[in-house]
Amino acid sequence: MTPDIIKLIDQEFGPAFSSRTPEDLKEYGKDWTKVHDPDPLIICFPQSTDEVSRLLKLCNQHGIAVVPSGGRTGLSGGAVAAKKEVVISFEKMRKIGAVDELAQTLWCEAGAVTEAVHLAAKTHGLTWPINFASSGSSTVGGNIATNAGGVKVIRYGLTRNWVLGLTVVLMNGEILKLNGSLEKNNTGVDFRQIFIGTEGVYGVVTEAILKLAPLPKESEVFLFALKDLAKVFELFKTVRRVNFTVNAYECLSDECLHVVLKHRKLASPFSDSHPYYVLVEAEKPVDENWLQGLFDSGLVEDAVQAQSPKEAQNLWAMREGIGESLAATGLMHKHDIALPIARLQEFIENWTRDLKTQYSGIMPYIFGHIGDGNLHVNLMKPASMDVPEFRRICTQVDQNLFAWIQKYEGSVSAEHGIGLLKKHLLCYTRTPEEIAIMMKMKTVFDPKGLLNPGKIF
Ligand code: 2HG
Ligand code: ZN
Repeated sequence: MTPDIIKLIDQEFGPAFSSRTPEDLKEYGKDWTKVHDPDPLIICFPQSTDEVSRLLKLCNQHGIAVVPSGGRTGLSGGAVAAKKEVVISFEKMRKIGAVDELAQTLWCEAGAVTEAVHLAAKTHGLTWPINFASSGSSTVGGNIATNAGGVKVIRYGLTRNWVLGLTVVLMNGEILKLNGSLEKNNTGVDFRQIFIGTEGVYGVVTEAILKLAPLPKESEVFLFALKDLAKVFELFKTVRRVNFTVNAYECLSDECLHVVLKHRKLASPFSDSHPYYVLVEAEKPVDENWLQGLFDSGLVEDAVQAQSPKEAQNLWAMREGIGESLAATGLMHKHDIALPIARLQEFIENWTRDLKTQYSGIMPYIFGHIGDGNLHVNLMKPASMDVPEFRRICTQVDQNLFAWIQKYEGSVSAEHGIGLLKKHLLCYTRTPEEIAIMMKMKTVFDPKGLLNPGKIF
């Protein structure tokens, strides 16, 4: 018989430690995905690593599953609790320590909000260069657990690059302090990497020492209008060779731009429509010859250059607002895929041609961090199609999409993770041997399989 874990949690931590109100159960049991209905048992709000450790130990002793929950902005169901799990919210663990200017580091708890970390670092002329549209709600713990990407990966790389030390709690309550603030530490297995990007299935990140970078210099933001996909990659080739620093190279199709403009009630910066647009952010000064060359060679059809921070923000909104605008416009079937950049154009051409032949009524919305080879492919349900039919067709479309991904040696998840939603697709990217090792590792860190169960594999 299942022990009364609710009573045990109350006895151990007192009634203010947890909540079971229907609103909290619904809110803290979900992320931004809408596929699984949240159904957690109880939401706990620890205030320290020690409390997380005691809670995990208690759940482990009684065989109760646990789901860690950060800012709940994930798009793969990695933080969804749909099977009466105990949810650990990090909302009361948001402390941010002082910036160490010599080391260029900052300590914080897992619940610290990404934007708050940016603000803390900014006053010292530094930044934690992990940045995306959800920075106002996503948390450091969630970013680490998912090895979050975002819009500046082309310059700074993924979250993994910006984590020096980690405090991790295992399911049996054991606390691991990993690497401290060491830049160099060649002493065998780097355990940090086991917990970064593995969505909390091996251990729960409770604290981190983050590595900071100098604040980027003032930047220029351009939105280029391009005649076709080939030009998106030709333009990227020129960007690869420039002698100034590029912060972002982001792409969106005309269909995406229209959805954002309509949803956000913005005016198009161009008088005509163009098949593709590319947003480039680069540090000043940008080479004028490069810019002029783009027009002289006919590489770009049109361009706007932000004349003020406000205009730059507006151009960014046209790219960063796509996910939210699509979600507000219709039912989406979403993918976040990665391809070797050299094969990306061929992949998009082949796959979209197949899609048009198979199901001409389903519109693909293509956008993403093209400079990283990371594409967000969203399929929108046509108004005339019912949901089961749309889901059935998407399953078929996926077979073809993933066959192409496999052919071009891509990945089924670039930055959003696997969670619950992409679990059945893992086999397209990882071999059975690799998946077997991931599962064996689970038995080392969490032999009873209680930590974020059902996620990834
Ligand atoms: C982005 O790059 C996010 O805007 C969300 O990763 C992507 O909603 C999406 O498909
Ligand atoms: Zn993205």
